[in-house]
Amino acid sequence: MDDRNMDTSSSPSFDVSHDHPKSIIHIDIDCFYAQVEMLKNPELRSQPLGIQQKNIVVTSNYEARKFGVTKCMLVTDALKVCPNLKLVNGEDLHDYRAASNKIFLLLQSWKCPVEKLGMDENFIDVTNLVQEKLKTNMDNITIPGHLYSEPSIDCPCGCHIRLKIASQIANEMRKRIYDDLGLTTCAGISHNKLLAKLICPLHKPNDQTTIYPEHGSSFMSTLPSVRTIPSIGTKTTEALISHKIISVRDLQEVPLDVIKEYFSSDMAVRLKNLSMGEDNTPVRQSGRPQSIGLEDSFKTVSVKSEVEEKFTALLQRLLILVGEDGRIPVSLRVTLRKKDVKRLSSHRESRQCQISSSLFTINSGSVSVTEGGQQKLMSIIMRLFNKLIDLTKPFHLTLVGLAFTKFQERMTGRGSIVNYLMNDLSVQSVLNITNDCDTSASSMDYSAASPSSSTTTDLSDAEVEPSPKKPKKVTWIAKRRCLSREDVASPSKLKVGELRLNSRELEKVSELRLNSRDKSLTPRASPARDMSETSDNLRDIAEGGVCDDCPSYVDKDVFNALPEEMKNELKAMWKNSSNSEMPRASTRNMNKSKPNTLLKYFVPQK
Ligand code: DGT
Ligand code: MG
Repeated sequence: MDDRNMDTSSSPSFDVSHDHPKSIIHIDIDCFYAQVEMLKNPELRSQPLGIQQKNIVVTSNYEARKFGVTKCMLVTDALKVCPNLKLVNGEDLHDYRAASNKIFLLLQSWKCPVEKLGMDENFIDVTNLVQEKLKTNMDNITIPGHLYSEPSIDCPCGCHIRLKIASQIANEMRKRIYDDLGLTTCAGISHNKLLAKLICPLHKPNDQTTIYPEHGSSFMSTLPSVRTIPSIGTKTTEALISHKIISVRDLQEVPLDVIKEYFSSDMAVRLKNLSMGEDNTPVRQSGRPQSIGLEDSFKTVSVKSEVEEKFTALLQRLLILVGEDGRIPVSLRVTLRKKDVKRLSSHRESRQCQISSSLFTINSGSVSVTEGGQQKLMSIIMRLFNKLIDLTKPFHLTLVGLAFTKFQERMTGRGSIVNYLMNDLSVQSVLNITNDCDTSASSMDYSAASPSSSTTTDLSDAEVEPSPKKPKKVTWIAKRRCLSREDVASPSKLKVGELRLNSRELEKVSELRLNSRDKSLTPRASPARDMSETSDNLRDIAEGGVCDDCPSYVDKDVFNALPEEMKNELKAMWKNSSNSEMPRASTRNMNKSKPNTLLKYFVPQK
């Protein structure tokens, strides 16, 4: 234990009447970039290693730290203290991001809220998991790693046993990260995020520390600067320092009323609470980013061809990120920073538009752009650029940016027929399904699955990629294979993973796509014409074996796999129709009069 950082006296302000119900773990990867590089090249393990970005060593392995190499040291200074320092360029963040995502995914497997903080830190709220474990026999459990300080009292709320269990869970998590990913980590365990984070680096590397609420305030008083508190930023620090509040102990000692003279009442209370180690901010489950973008800044670019080059390079890098993300983008934003040479000022402008999901395919969870898709994206980008810049006049840009701002999400509503039929968004249709009454965003997003479809959004520039205003279409393969009797009887168990085409069927679909492409070379067909063409195509596909009650365009296997009530609804509707090939006029009428009938999902269309 590091005695310099320890103050074993319990806080005089510790109030035993307070409950400490939460159990929070903070995990930080040791010398993150350096570990990733050492995994890639194990020879680096035995040498002092620095990760270089521009002229700075952003981090180093613990071997190099022994020589005095510190984070963000100038390369020249680092080489002075450690002449044998091996430097690896760390400007390409790709592998660090990939490792970061793997850690996050791994931590999700405990089914607790996980909040990602930067690339190598995560908070995990294990409160519920601890409660579950408490129900089992939890006698004589010990704390792995370090306990900041032995308790002087047994907190009546029962937090000690809970934090002991949490520290065991933290140990399991760290072990899994090491076993599965080869990375060593540190962890902090406490009843709140603030203390979990701040106690985490107390025993570095590859160790963990637990702190009880009783010692929160005394631990905080050991922190030399108020700036060490995560939610106190530069401006607040400067304001505090200007009032001679420098260390956390200063902040603890200054009366609340005095702080209220400098800050708002809420802020003053928050500052005082933080200084005492009190924090009730929740662990917020992190999701995937709402947009994925890249920017490139430079001195000045005033020629269109140069702008195009910049965008081409950005797009290539962005497509790699999107590939890893695994979602299909459906909206693209272009950003420019324009320099006003007369006013010596600059400002940003953006334009975005929706893009067709058919520009992308998904394979094994990874998204890639289709052949020709990149060119199509470039032409969309340059069209947006032309809208932002008046090319008849000189322009000066200092930044270009590209971002995919919306992504296709799968509809997961309970009642969604999609759940029974959908699997791979990239595959094409045997059974075309139209949903022109659904206005929910999620199902709209789904629509981008088909090459003929696109989402309608409130984007500023939707005309760049023309799309039908309505209906929003959903097209996918509805082919079901190899289901057991139980699976058929219980639609909820239907395995979407088995809804795929075999290669022969794919050939058939490709043929059909080619046919329909040929047809699309003729002047744009009316909706009615489109529909009948699709019906013909569907009839082509149905290779006999059509069930008695179904029209020929319906796949018997798929139909049989539907829940009984859906089957009955469909059968009743087909019975009411004089011609089971779904006449156009009646289809349209049905769409109008009964917007929510299942039949809508089976309306064939292009
Ligand atoms: P640790 O946690 O003390 O064992 O060492 P690291 O390297 O994990 O440091 P940490 O957790 O503060 O930051 C994670 C990674 O983020 C680190 O490996 C490199 C990068 N990084 C940290 N600070 C900076 C910085 O000031 N600038 C840049 N560009 N990258 C940084
Ligand atoms: Mg770290």
